[in-house]
Amino acid sequence: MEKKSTHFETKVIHTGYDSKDHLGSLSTPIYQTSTFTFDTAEQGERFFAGEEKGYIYSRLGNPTVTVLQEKIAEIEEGEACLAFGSGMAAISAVLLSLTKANDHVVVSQGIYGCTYGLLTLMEEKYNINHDFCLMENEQQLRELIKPETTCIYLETPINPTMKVIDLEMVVSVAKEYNLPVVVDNTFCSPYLQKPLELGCDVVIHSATKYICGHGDVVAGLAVGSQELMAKIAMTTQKDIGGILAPFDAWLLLRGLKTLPIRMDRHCENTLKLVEWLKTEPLIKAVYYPGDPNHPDYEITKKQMKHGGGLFSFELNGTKQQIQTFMNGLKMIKIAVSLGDAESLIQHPATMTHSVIPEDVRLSMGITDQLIRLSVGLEAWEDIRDDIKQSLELI
Ligand code: LCS
Repeated sequence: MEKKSTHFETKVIHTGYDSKDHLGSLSTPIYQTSTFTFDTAEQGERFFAGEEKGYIYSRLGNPTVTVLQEKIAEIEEGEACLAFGSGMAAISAVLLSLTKANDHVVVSQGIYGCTYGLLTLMEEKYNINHDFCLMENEQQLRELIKPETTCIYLETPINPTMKVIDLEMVVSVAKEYNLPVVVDNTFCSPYLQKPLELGCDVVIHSATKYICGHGDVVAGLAVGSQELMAKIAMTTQKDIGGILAPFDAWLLLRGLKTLPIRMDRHCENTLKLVEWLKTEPLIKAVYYPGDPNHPDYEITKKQMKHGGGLFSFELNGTKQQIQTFMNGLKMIKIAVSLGDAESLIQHPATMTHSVIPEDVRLSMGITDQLIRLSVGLEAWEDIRDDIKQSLELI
Protein backbone atom coordinates (compact mmCIF):
# COMPACT_ATOMS: atom_id res chain seq x y z
CA MET A 1 0.00 0.00 0.00
CA GLU A 2 1.43 3.34 -1.05
CA LYS A 3 1.97 5.88 1.70
CA LYS A 4 -0.25 8.91 1.20
CA SER A 5 1.67 12.18 1.10
CA THR A 6 0.60 15.04 3.30
CA HIS A 7 2.42 17.57 1.11
CA PHE A 8 0.26 19.90 -0.97
CA GLU A 9 2.76 19.86 -3.86
CA THR A 10 2.55 16.06 -4.10
CA LYS A 11 -1.20 15.86 -3.60
CA VAL A 12 -2.01 18.19 -6.52
CA ILE A 13 -0.12 15.78 -8.76
CA HIS A 14 -0.98 12.32 -7.42
CA THR A 15 -4.17 12.33 -5.35
CA GLY A 16 -7.35 10.90 -6.83
CA TYR A 17 -5.76 9.17 -9.80
CA ASP A 18 -4.04 5.83 -10.29
CA SER A 19 -2.74 5.12 -13.79
CA LYS A 20 -3.20 1.39 -13.11
CA ASP A 21 -6.97 1.94 -13.33
CA HIS A 22 -6.61 3.56 -16.76
CA LEU A 23 -4.47 1.23 -18.93
CA GLY A 24 -1.31 2.89 -17.57
CA SER A 25 -2.17 6.31 -18.94
CA LEU A 26 -0.01 8.83 -17.07
CA SER A 27 -2.34 11.68 -17.95
CA THR A 28 -5.96 11.35 -16.83
CA PRO A 29 -8.02 10.18 -19.83
CA ILE A 30 -10.75 12.51 -21.06
CA TYR A 31 -13.98 10.54 -20.95
CA GLN A 32 -15.57 12.56 -23.72
CA THR A 33 -18.97 10.93 -23.55
CA SER A 34 -22.45 12.12 -22.75
CA THR A 35 -23.77 8.75 -21.61
CA PHE A 36 -22.61 5.35 -20.31
CA THR A 37 -23.87 1.94 -21.39
CA PHE A 38 -25.39 -0.53 -18.94
CA ASP A 39 -24.62 -4.26 -19.21
CA THR A 40 -28.30 -5.08 -18.76
CA ALA A 41 -31.62 -3.35 -18.21
CA GLU A 42 -31.51 -4.65 -14.63
CA GLN A 43 -28.14 -2.99 -14.06
CA GLY A 44 -29.56 0.30 -15.38
CA GLU A 45 -32.41 -0.02 -12.91
CA ARG A 46 -29.97 -0.68 -10.02
CA PHE A 47 -27.81 2.34 -11.01
CA PHE A 48 -30.84 4.62 -11.02
CA ALA A 49 -32.10 3.22 -7.73
CA GLY A 50 -28.66 3.80 -6.18
CA GLU A 51 -28.30 0.11 -5.36
CA GLU A 52 -25.16 -0.21 -7.44
CA LYS A 53 -22.58 2.49 -8.13
CA GLY A 54 -21.74 3.36 -11.71
CA TYR A 55 -21.73 6.14 -14.27
CA ILE A 56 -25.09 6.85 -15.92
CA TYR A 57 -24.98 10.15 -17.79
CA SER A 58 -22.34 12.90 -17.73
CA ARG A 59 -24.61 15.48 -16.07
CA LEU A 60 -24.78 13.08 -13.11
CA GLY A 61 -21.09 12.20 -13.09
CA ASN A 62 -18.12 11.63 -15.37
CA PRO A 63 -14.84 9.81 -14.54
CA THR A 64 -12.55 12.69 -15.62
CA VAL A 65 -14.59 15.11 -13.53
CA THR A 66 -14.50 12.65 -10.61
CA VAL A 67 -10.68 12.71 -10.55
CA LEU A 68 -10.76 16.51 -10.35
CA GLN A 69 -13.39 16.49 -7.60
CA GLU A 70 -11.41 14.00 -5.50
CA LYS A 71 -8.21 15.98 -5.86
CA ILE A 72 -9.87 19.26 -4.90
CA ALA A 73 -11.66 17.72 -1.91
CA GLU A 74 -8.32 16.40 -0.68
CA ILE A 75 -6.36 19.64 -1.09
CA GLU A 76 -9.14 21.77 0.45
CA GLU A 77 -9.32 19.30 3.37
CA GLY A 78 -13.01 18.65 2.67
CA GLU A 79 -15.06 15.48 2.47
CA ALA A 80 -16.44 15.99 -1.03
CA CYS A 81 -16.26 18.35 -4.00
CA LEU A 82 -18.56 19.15 -6.91
CA ALA A 83 -17.38 20.69 -10.17
CA PHE A 84 -19.45 23.20 -12.14
CA GLY A 85 -19.40 24.93 -15.51
CA SER A 86 -18.51 28.28 -13.89
CA GLY A 87 -17.83 29.86 -10.52
CA MET A 88 -21.30 31.40 -10.70
CA ALA A 89 -22.87 27.97 -11.29
CA ALA A 90 -21.14 26.78 -8.10
CA ILE A 91 -22.22 29.85 -6.11
CA SER A 92 -25.83 29.67 -7.28
CA ALA A 93 -26.06 25.91 -6.63
CA VAL A 94 -24.73 26.34 -3.08
CA LEU A 95 -26.79 29.42 -2.20
CA LEU A 96 -30.02 28.03 -3.65
CA SER A 97 -29.42 24.81 -1.78
CA LEU A 98 -28.94 26.58 1.57
CA THR A 99 -32.00 28.84 1.21
CA LYS A 100 -35.69 28.69 0.42
CA ALA A 101 -38.25 31.46 -0.19
CA ASN A 102 -38.32 34.16 2.55
CA ASP A 103 -34.95 33.15 4.06
CA HIS A 104 -32.11 35.56 4.75
CA VAL A 105 -28.35 35.53 4.16
CA VAL A 106 -25.65 37.65 5.80
CA VAL A 107 -23.08 38.62 3.16
CA SER A 108 -19.67 40.28 3.33
CA GLN A 109 -19.76 43.97 2.40
CA GLY A 110 -17.87 43.39 -0.82
CA ILE A 111 -18.47 40.58 -3.28
CA TYR A 112 -17.93 39.85 -6.95
CA GLY A 113 -20.39 41.78 -9.17
CA CYS A 114 -22.25 38.73 -10.50
CA THR A 115 -22.64 37.32 -6.97
CA TYR A 116 -24.33 40.61 -6.18
CA GLY A 117 -26.49 40.08 -9.27
CA LEU A 118 -27.44 36.60 -8.09
CA LEU A 119 -28.41 37.86 -4.61
CA THR A 120 -30.58 40.55 -6.23
CA LEU A 121 -32.28 37.92 -8.39
CA MET A 122 -32.89 35.67 -5.38
CA GLU A 123 -34.46 38.62 -3.58
CA GLU A 124 -36.68 39.60 -6.50
CA LYS A 125 -37.84 36.10 -7.35
CA TYR A 126 -38.00 34.30 -4.00
CA ASN A 127 -37.83 37.06 -1.37
CA ILE A 128 -34.53 35.61 -0.14
CA ASN A 129 -33.11 38.75 1.44
CA HIS A 130 -29.58 39.64 2.39
CA ASP A 131 -27.74 42.15 4.51
CA PHE A 132 -24.19 43.26 3.90
CA CYS A 133 -21.86 43.14 6.87
CA LEU A 134 -18.35 44.51 7.24
CA MET A 135 -17.57 41.46 9.41
CA GLU A 136 -14.87 43.36 11.29
CA ASN A 137 -16.05 42.04 14.63
CA GLU A 138 -18.53 39.68 16.27
CA GLN A 139 -20.91 42.48 17.20
CA GLN A 140 -21.48 43.59 13.59
CA LEU A 141 -22.29 40.04 12.60
CA ARG A 142 -24.61 39.28 15.54
CA GLU A 143 -26.62 42.43 14.84
CA LEU A 144 -27.55 41.20 11.35
CA ILE A 145 -28.45 37.60 12.11
CA LYS A 146 -32.23 37.10 12.09
CA PRO A 147 -34.46 34.11 12.79
CA GLU A 148 -34.78 33.65 8.98
CA THR A 149 -30.99 33.68 8.42
CA THR A 150 -29.83 30.37 6.96
CA CYS A 151 -26.21 31.04 6.08
CA ILE A 152 -23.27 33.44 6.14
CA TYR A 153 -21.59 34.08 2.80
CA LEU A 154 -18.28 35.85 2.33
CA GLU A 155 -15.27 36.48 0.19
CA THR A 156 -11.81 36.95 1.67
CA PRO A 157 -9.78 38.70 0.43
CA ILE A 158 -12.66 40.65 -1.05
CA ASN A 159 -12.75 41.30 -4.79
CA PRO A 160 -11.45 43.98 -5.57
CA THR A 161 -10.90 45.96 -2.37
CA MET A 162 -8.61 43.31 -0.86
CA LYS A 163 -10.14 43.60 2.61
CA VAL A 164 -9.60 40.47 4.70
CA ILE A 165 -12.18 38.87 7.00
CA ASP A 166 -11.20 36.90 10.10
CA LEU A 167 -12.60 33.44 9.36
CA GLU A 168 -12.20 32.14 12.92
CA MET A 169 -14.21 35.09 14.23
CA VAL A 170 -17.02 34.46 11.72
CA VAL A 171 -17.05 30.73 12.51
CA SER A 172 -17.29 31.37 16.25
CA VAL A 173 -20.42 33.51 15.78
CA ALA A 174 -21.93 31.17 13.17
CA LYS A 175 -21.58 28.21 15.55
CA GLU A 176 -23.62 30.00 18.22
CA TYR A 177 -26.49 30.28 15.73
CA ASN A 178 -25.83 26.96 14.01
CA LEU A 179 -25.36 28.68 10.65
CA PRO A 180 -23.18 27.34 7.83
CA VAL A 181 -20.35 29.61 6.67
CA VAL A 182 -19.71 29.68 2.92
CA VAL A 183 -16.40 31.15 1.74
CA ASP A 184 -15.48 32.15 -1.78
CA ASN A 185 -11.79 31.19 -1.75
CA THR A 186 -11.09 32.21 -5.36
CA PHE A 187 -8.49 34.87 -4.58
CA CYS A 188 -6.37 32.51 -2.49
CA SER A 189 -6.72 29.08 -4.09
CA PRO A 190 -6.39 26.18 -1.64
CA TYR A 191 -2.63 26.75 -1.62
CA LEU A 192 -2.88 30.00 0.33
CA GLN A 193 -5.96 29.52 2.51
CA LYS A 194 -8.02 26.56 3.71
CA PRO A 195 -11.28 27.82 5.23
CA LEU A 196 -12.58 24.32 6.02
CA GLU A 197 -9.65 23.74 8.37
CA LEU A 198 -10.73 26.88 10.23
CA GLY A 199 -14.26 25.56 10.73
CA CYS A 200 -16.06 27.00 7.69
CA ASP A 201 -18.59 24.70 6.03
CA VAL A 202 -18.39 25.28 2.30
CA VAL A 203 -15.59 26.56 0.09
CA ILE A 204 -16.30 27.86 -3.39
CA HIS A 205 -13.88 28.59 -6.21
CA SER A 206 -14.08 30.23 -9.53
CA ALA A 207 -11.66 27.62 -10.90
CA THR A 208 -11.42 29.85 -13.94
CA LYS A 209 -8.72 31.68 -12.01
CA TYR A 210 -5.66 30.29 -10.17
CA ILE A 211 -6.75 26.64 -10.23
CA CYS A 212 -6.79 26.68 -14.02
CA GLY A 213 -4.02 29.25 -14.22
CA HIS A 214 -3.85 29.45 -17.99
CA GLY A 215 -6.88 31.54 -18.92
CA ASP A 216 -8.50 28.84 -21.04
CA VAL A 217 -11.39 27.48 -18.94
CA VAL A 218 -14.47 28.83 -17.15
CA ALA A 219 -15.23 26.53 -14.21
CA GLY A 220 -16.41 26.41 -10.60
CA LEU A 221 -15.98 24.18 -7.55
CA ALA A 222 -17.76 23.68 -4.25
CA VAL A 223 -16.27 21.69 -1.37
CA GLY A 224 -17.91 20.65 1.90
CA SER A 225 -19.41 17.77 3.81
CA GLN A 226 -20.38 14.55 2.05
CA GLU A 227 -23.96 15.11 3.15
CA LEU A 228 -24.31 18.64 1.78
CA MET A 229 -22.47 17.91 -1.46
CA ALA A 230 -24.64 14.83 -2.07
CA LYS A 231 -27.73 16.97 -1.55
CA ILE A 232 -26.46 19.64 -3.99
CA ALA A 233 -25.44 16.95 -6.51
CA MET A 234 -28.98 15.57 -6.56
CA THR A 235 -30.77 18.94 -6.63
CA THR A 236 -29.31 22.30 -7.61
CA GLN A 237 -26.48 20.67 -9.59
CA LYS A 238 -28.34 17.83 -11.33
CA ASP A 239 -31.58 19.67 -12.01
CA ILE A 240 -30.32 23.17 -12.76
CA GLY A 241 -27.51 21.46 -14.60
CA GLY A 242 -24.47 23.76 -14.54
CA ILE A 243 -21.98 20.90 -14.75
CA LEU A 244 -18.36 20.87 -15.89
CA ALA A 245 -17.36 19.33 -19.24
CA PRO A 246 -14.77 16.49 -19.15
CA PHE A 247 -12.28 18.36 -21.32
CA ASP A 248 -12.45 21.39 -19.03
CA ALA A 249 -11.93 19.10 -16.02
CA TRP A 250 -8.83 17.76 -17.76
CA LEU A 251 -7.49 21.28 -18.34
CA LEU A 252 -7.99 22.04 -14.66
CA LEU A 253 -6.19 18.83 -13.68
CA ARG A 254 -3.28 19.91 -15.83
CA GLY A 255 -3.25 23.41 -14.36
CA LEU A 256 -3.46 22.09 -10.80
CA LYS A 257 -0.14 20.26 -11.03
CA THR A 258 1.72 23.58 -11.09
CA LEU A 259 -0.57 25.52 -8.73
CA PRO A 260 1.96 25.73 -5.84
CA ILE A 261 4.87 26.95 -7.94
CA ARG A 262 2.68 29.37 -9.85
CA MET A 263 1.21 30.79 -6.63
CA ASP A 264 4.66 31.28 -5.11
CA ARG A 265 5.72 33.27 -8.15
CA HIS A 266 2.46 35.31 -8.27
CA CYS A 267 2.95 36.21 -4.60
CA GLU A 268 6.64 37.08 -4.91
CA ASN A 269 5.99 39.31 -7.92
CA THR A 270 3.07 41.02 -6.22
CA LEU A 271 4.95 41.85 -3.04
CA LYS A 272 7.81 43.42 -5.02
CA LEU A 273 5.42 45.45 -7.17
CA VAL A 274 3.43 46.67 -4.19
CA GLU A 275 6.59 47.82 -2.40
CA TRP A 276 7.63 49.75 -5.48
CA LEU A 277 4.22 51.20 -6.40
CA LYS A 278 3.69 52.64 -2.92
CA THR A 279 6.57 55.03 -3.62
CA GLU A 280 5.08 56.40 -6.85
CA PRO A 281 3.70 59.95 -6.37
CA LEU A 282 0.59 59.47 -8.54
CA ILE A 283 -0.61 56.56 -6.42
CA LYS A 284 -3.06 57.53 -3.68
CA ALA A 285 -3.25 54.12 -2.00
CA VAL A 286 -2.23 50.51 -2.57
CA TYR A 287 -4.32 47.65 -1.13
CA TYR A 288 -2.55 44.33 -0.65
CA PRO A 289 -3.23 41.93 2.25
CA GLY A 290 0.44 40.90 2.32
CA ASP A 291 1.58 44.48 2.91
CA PRO A 292 2.53 44.98 6.59
CA ASN A 293 0.74 48.36 6.43
CA HIS A 294 -2.56 46.80 5.31
CA PRO A 295 -5.13 47.22 8.13
CA ASP A 296 -5.92 43.48 8.04
CA TYR A 297 -2.30 42.30 7.89
CA GLU A 298 -2.52 40.45 11.23
CA ILE A 299 -5.51 38.44 9.96
CA THR A 300 -3.68 37.73 6.70
CA LYS A 301 -0.72 36.33 8.66
CA LYS A 302 -3.05 34.18 10.75
CA GLN A 303 -5.05 32.54 7.95
CA MET A 304 -3.19 32.93 4.67
CA LYS A 305 0.14 31.44 3.63
CA HIS A 306 1.04 34.56 1.59
CA GLY A 307 -0.69 37.79 0.57
CA GLY A 308 -1.73 36.48 -2.85
CA GLY A 309 -1.25 37.52 -6.44
CA LEU A 310 -3.65 40.45 -6.69
CA PHE A 311 -3.64 43.99 -5.47
CA SER A 312 -5.64 47.10 -6.13
CA PHE A 313 -4.64 50.73 -6.06
CA GLU A 314 -6.15 54.15 -6.36
CA LEU A 315 -4.74 56.53 -8.89
CA ASN A 316 -4.91 60.25 -8.26
CA GLY A 317 -6.68 61.23 -11.42
CA THR A 318 -9.86 61.63 -13.42
CA LYS A 319 -11.65 58.79 -15.15
CA GLN A 320 -10.05 59.91 -18.40
CA GLN A 321 -6.57 59.85 -16.87
CA ILE A 322 -7.21 56.37 -15.49
CA GLN A 323 -8.24 55.19 -18.94
CA THR A 324 -5.20 56.88 -20.49
CA PHE A 325 -3.00 55.00 -18.02
CA MET A 326 -4.65 51.67 -18.81
CA ASN A 327 -4.53 52.29 -22.57
CA GLY A 328 -0.86 53.17 -22.34
CA LEU A 329 0.20 49.78 -21.00
CA LYS A 330 2.20 47.82 -23.53
CA MET A 331 2.56 44.35 -21.97
CA ILE A 332 -0.09 44.21 -19.25
CA LYS A 333 -3.43 43.32 -20.83
CA ILE A 334 -6.67 45.17 -20.14
CA ALA A 335 -8.96 42.26 -19.21
CA VAL A 336 -11.18 40.98 -16.46
CA SER A 337 -10.49 37.57 -14.88
CA LEU A 338 -7.39 36.93 -12.82
CA GLY A 339 -4.87 34.31 -11.84
CA ASP A 340 -3.44 33.81 -15.30
CA ALA A 341 0.18 33.75 -16.46
CA GLU A 342 -0.40 37.14 -18.09
CA SER A 343 -0.73 40.25 -15.93
CA LEU A 344 -4.30 41.56 -16.29
CA ILE A 345 -5.57 45.00 -15.33
CA GLN A 346 -9.16 46.13 -14.99
CA HIS A 347 -11.27 49.01 -13.64
CA PRO A 348 -13.86 47.48 -11.26
CA ALA A 349 -16.26 50.46 -11.23
CA THR A 350 -16.79 50.23 -15.00
CA MET A 351 -16.09 46.51 -15.46
CA THR A 352 -16.39 43.62 -12.94
CA HIS A 353 -18.48 45.56 -10.41
CA SER A 354 -20.39 47.87 -12.78
CA VAL A 355 -23.70 46.05 -12.16
CA ILE A 356 -23.66 47.17 -8.52
CA PRO A 357 -25.56 50.45 -7.95
CA GLU A 358 -23.12 53.32 -7.35
CA ASP A 359 -24.06 53.95 -3.70
CA VAL A 360 -23.68 50.27 -2.79
CA ARG A 361 -20.46 50.02 -4.77
CA LEU A 362 -18.99 53.04 -2.95
CA SER A 363 -20.08 51.61 0.42
CA MET A 364 -18.02 48.55 -0.51
CA GLY A 365 -14.98 50.77 -1.07
CA ILE A 366 -14.99 50.43 -4.86
CA THR A 367 -14.24 54.00 -5.86
CA ASP A 368 -14.00 55.34 -9.40
CA GLN A 369 -10.23 55.61 -8.93
CA LEU A 370 -9.72 51.99 -7.96
CA ILE A 371 -7.78 49.78 -10.37
CA ARG A 372 -7.14 46.04 -9.89
CA LEU A 373 -4.06 44.24 -11.10
CA SER A 374 -3.80 40.48 -11.33
CA VAL A 375 -0.06 40.01 -11.27
CA GLY A 376 1.16 37.47 -13.80
CA LEU A 377 4.18 35.24 -13.98
CA GLU A 378 6.32 37.57 -16.08
CA ALA A 379 9.57 39.03 -14.68
CA TRP A 380 8.37 41.53 -12.09
CA GLU A 381 10.72 44.18 -13.46
CA ASP A 382 8.88 44.07 -16.80
CA ILE A 383 5.52 44.55 -15.09
CA ARG A 384 6.98 47.44 -13.08
CA ASP A 385 8.52 49.08 -16.14
CA ASP A 386 5.25 48.82 -18.05
CA ILE A 387 3.32 50.52 -15.24
CA LYS A 388 6.05 53.14 -14.88
CA GLN A 389 6.09 54.14 -18.57
CA SER A 390 2.31 54.37 -18.63
CA LEU A 391 2.10 56.45 -15.44
CA GLU A 392 4.37 58.94 -17.21
CA LEU A 393 1.61 59.50 -19.78
CA ILE A 394 -0.73 61.15 -17.28
N1 LCS B 1 -16.05 34.60 -7.23
C1 LCS B 1 -15.08 35.51 -7.41
C2 LCS B 1 -14.34 36.03 -6.22
C3 LCS B 1 -14.77 35.96 -8.68
O1 LCS B 1 -13.80 36.86 -8.83
C4 LCS B 1 -15.52 35.46 -9.78
C5 LCS B 1 -15.26 35.92 -11.18
C6 LCS B 1 -16.52 34.52 -9.55
C7 LCS B 1 -16.75 34.11 -8.27
C8 LCS B 1 -17.34 33.94 -10.67
O2 LCS B 1 -16.61 32.98 -11.35
P1 LCS B 1 -16.86 32.58 -12.88
O3 LCS B 1 -18.29 32.23 -13.02
O4 LCS B 1 -16.48 33.75 -13.70
O5 LCS B 1 -15.95 31.41 -13.07
N2 LCS B 1 -14.46 37.06 -11.21
C9 LCS B 1 -14.09 37.73 -12.24
C10 LCS B 1 -13.33 38.89 -12.13
O6 LCS B 1 -12.97 39.45 -11.10
N3 LCS B 1 -13.04 39.30 -13.33
O7 LCS B 1 -13.68 38.53 -14.29
C11 LCS B 1 -14.39 37.47 -13.65
